Order: sequence, then C-alpha cells, then structure tokens
Amino acid sequence: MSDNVVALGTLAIGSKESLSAALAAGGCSATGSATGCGSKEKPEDMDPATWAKVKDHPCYSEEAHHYFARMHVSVAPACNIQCNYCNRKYDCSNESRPGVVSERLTPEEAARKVIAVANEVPQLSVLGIAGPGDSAYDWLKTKETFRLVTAQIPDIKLCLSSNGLALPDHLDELVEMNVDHVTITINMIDPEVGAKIYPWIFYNRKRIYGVEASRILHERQMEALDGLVARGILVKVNSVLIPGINDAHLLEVNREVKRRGAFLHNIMPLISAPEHGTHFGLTGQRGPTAAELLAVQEACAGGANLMKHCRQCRADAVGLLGEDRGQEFTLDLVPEAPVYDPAARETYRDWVGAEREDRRAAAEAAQAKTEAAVAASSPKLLVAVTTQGGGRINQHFGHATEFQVFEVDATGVRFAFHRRCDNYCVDGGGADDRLDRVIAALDGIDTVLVAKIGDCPREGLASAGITARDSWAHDYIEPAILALYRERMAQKQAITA
Ligand code: CLF
Ligand code: SF4
Repeated sequence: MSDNVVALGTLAIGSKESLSAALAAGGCSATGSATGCGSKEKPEDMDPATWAKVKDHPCYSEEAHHYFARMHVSVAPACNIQCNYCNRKYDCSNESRPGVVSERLTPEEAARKVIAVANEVPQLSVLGIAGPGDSAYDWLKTKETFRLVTAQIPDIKLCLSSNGLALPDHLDELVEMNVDHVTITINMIDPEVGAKIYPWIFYNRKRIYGVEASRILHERQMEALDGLVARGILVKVNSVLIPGINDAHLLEVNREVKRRGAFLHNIMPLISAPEHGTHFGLTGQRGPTAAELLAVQEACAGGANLMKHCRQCRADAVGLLGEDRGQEFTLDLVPEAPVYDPAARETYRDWVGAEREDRRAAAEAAQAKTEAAVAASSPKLLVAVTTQGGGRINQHFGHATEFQVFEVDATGVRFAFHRRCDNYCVDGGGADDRLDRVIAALDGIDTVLVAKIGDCPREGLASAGITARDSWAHDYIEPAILALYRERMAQKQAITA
C-alpha cells in the first residue's frame, strides 16, 4: 500500500471504541492528504427519503464526506461530444482533474476491483462511473458494471456522471437499477454560449457542429434533468466555469436548474494548461482564479444549492474525497477472485452513526454558547483546519496537503472552500520553500487549527499574519472553531472597552 494514505482510510476495523480512539488520535504515524468539509445538512432539513439518499454520499452531503468514500471505475471510454476542455486522452473533465486514468477496465474487472476495495476500505459507500468518456453513451458497460457489483454488494450506492446527451434514452433503466444519483454537466443553457464550448456532438448517427449541436445538447440535457427529477433521482449539475465564456451565464444556468429541480449545483473551475493538449489549453483559455470562482458562487446564492467541497476527482479515484488511493488497487494488486465480506463496512457504519450524532450535539452546544456570548453583529473570520477525516482536527500541520477553510460568525460555522498545497514536512523535516507555498495557500486566513505544529512553521506563519493553534487538537471541527471565535471576540471586546 502507498504511504500516501489518509489515516481514516486505513483504520483497522475492530471495536467501535477502537475506531473512535484511532480517529481522535490522528498524529504522526498518519501521512497524506486531508479531507472533509462542514455542511450542516441534518435529517430535519429534508424529507426522510431524500435524507436517506444523501446521508452517506460524500458528494451530495458535505457532512458525509468526512466519513464516506467513493470509488470510480473507468469502464466508459467512449464519448459522444467534444468539449473544448477535453482531449480524450485524459480523464473526463466532467468529474475529474486532467490526468490519464491508470487503466481502463471491463465490467468484470471493475466488479473485481470494487469488491477488493469494499473489503479494504470500510468507508466505501458509493460506486461512481465518471468516464473517462461518457457513462450514458457507453451505456452497456456502465449497466453491466452496476449489475455485477450490486449482485455482490447490494447496499452500495450507484452514481453516474454524464454530459446528458444520451441520458434521456436510459431514464427508466436507471430507476430499475436503483441509481439514486446522477450528475449532468451543464455548462450553458444558451446554444450561442455552448458553441464556444462544444465544437460538435455525435447524435442520431450524425456528427453535428456549431450552434445546432449545442441546441440539441441543451435540449437533451433539460430532458434528462426533467426526466430524472420526475423519477425521484437526485440530480447534481456540474458546470465548468470558463472565464470570458460562461462566467456571467452560469447565474442563468443556476436559476434554470434550480427551477427544474436539481438537487445541487457544483460550479468547478476550468483546469487548463497547454500540456493537457486540449483546445482551450492550446489556445490560451485560462481557468478562473479562486476569487473569480468565489464571486460566481456568491452571485448564485439563493439559487440552486451549491456544492463547494468538490475535488474534481479522477475517473478512477478511490477513497475519501481529496485522497487518491487508486494506485493501491490497480488490477495487478487486487485478488483474482475476491469474495465480499460485509463485516467491516457494517461495523464502520454503526460507528459512524454514533459519531455523527455526538459531533452534531457538540456543535449545537457550542453554537448556543457562542450566541449567548457574542454579539450578533460580530465580524466574520476565516479559519483553516487540518483534518484527515472524521470531522476532527486530527492532522499535523506538516502533513497537510489541503486546508479546509470555514467561515465563522455569530450565526455559526460554514464550510467555505479548500486550499491545496504541498505538505510542509518532507522526510521528517520542514522545507522553507514549501512553507512559503503554504503561506500563499493560506492567504486571507486568520487562524489555522492543527493537531500539532513545530515552532519554526508557527513563527513563519505568524510573520505572515496567520496564527497557528493546536489548542483543539483532535477535537471536532465546529466546536473548536466556535471556541476560537468566542475567544477572539472576547479579546476584541476587551481591547475596545
Ligand atoms: Fe463520483 Fe461524481 Fe458520483 Fe461523486 S465524484 S460520479 S457525484 S461519486 Fe464528487 Fe468528485 Fe466532485 Fe464529482 S468530488 S468530481 S462531484
Ligand atoms: Fe471529454 Fe467528458 Fe466532454 Fe466527453 S463529456 S468530451 S469525455 S469532458
């Protein structure tokens, strides 16, 4: 196994007590990337049927992605459209960052891999097909993969991502297959805008170009969205934000998909570089800055619910969002004929149920305390945390390759965004150039909460105006941030008094 593994992903499944202890401990023995985010969806926020569908899905519930993992199997290489941000040699940009998939799988190979992962990764709750082409166009492979897997792991959630063109042909089959979650990538509702993103589509055995191609794509996407919503399937809409092409237009997309019943809207930044070999990469079309992405997301407030914890996964990603354990489960590493053993996943689920309740209760108590102590008009703070899952501050500063950033004010704690960077600590020691990059990644952040940090990086951060604290090491994220907030507001009050 790779050593670049989130500790949560490598929990040995023993008793519930040992799981709690392992998660709370975190610490030096654990290396790798952080995951998690801070949604406050609760059972009472939605109807029971919807809650049952989202509560264990790491993409549809921000809270769930502290606890649950997805895996993608790359069984669908064929695609029926051309996006200017894709060159087909790479993962589907619908659901992944550019990077070739390690291997393309047959449905039988995919099922073998899923069973092997389910035996090793108790957090696994979702099987997704997100390319590297289009899952609805390469339908027979998608369908056969789902059939083979659910025959052995009936409780796994099935999820697919598509450009939408072929989706209307499979709506009833999706219901029959118990697919609860479908993502459609919708970058436009105006074909004139679409013509700048899609040079052609392949539809009804013909290649169609220009505005006409985008008009058909748009109509099929809307037909798919309406048909899925009518059948009770949760639809997430992914939109790639392309500066100068659809940035302002995405507000209209957001309003339209909300009107039609999309459950979530995920506005993702275009990833574009000449070395990707895409049309946009080669013609200098840039992706948005973090501020531009945030501005579009903020402009969409009040429209369709926004997903902010997307990690733009590879089409063969395995693990919690933000981690990539795919290389641990290549075909040459998994058993020839694994037999599924449900024990680990069942034990894990029982434990997570209790842990989530505990965390929610702690967050609610901390919120009540904050409202009693802090004026409603108190300013907002941005606080970063290092976490390796479980909703806790359980990662050392030097190991973090990602910071979860939360905004906090008197009304509560909300996940805001994540920032990636290289981990500061390499081979047991810190690296100055890496600290500079971490400081750049933490630009605008008031305080970073960590499980542990050395004097050197603490001082380096302080000189850049960022406070590092390990006072809430291994605690739940929300109560810790609220405790910090109360402390800071009390200090502020003392200064002004
Ligand atoms: Fe995969 Fe997509 Fe299903 Fe999730 S990913 S098919 S909905 S199981 Fe998730 Fe990855 Fe973002 Fe996609 S973080 S790229 S939204
Ligand atoms: Fe590439 Fe996906 Fe677009 Fe097809 S739908 S061209 S695979 S990004």
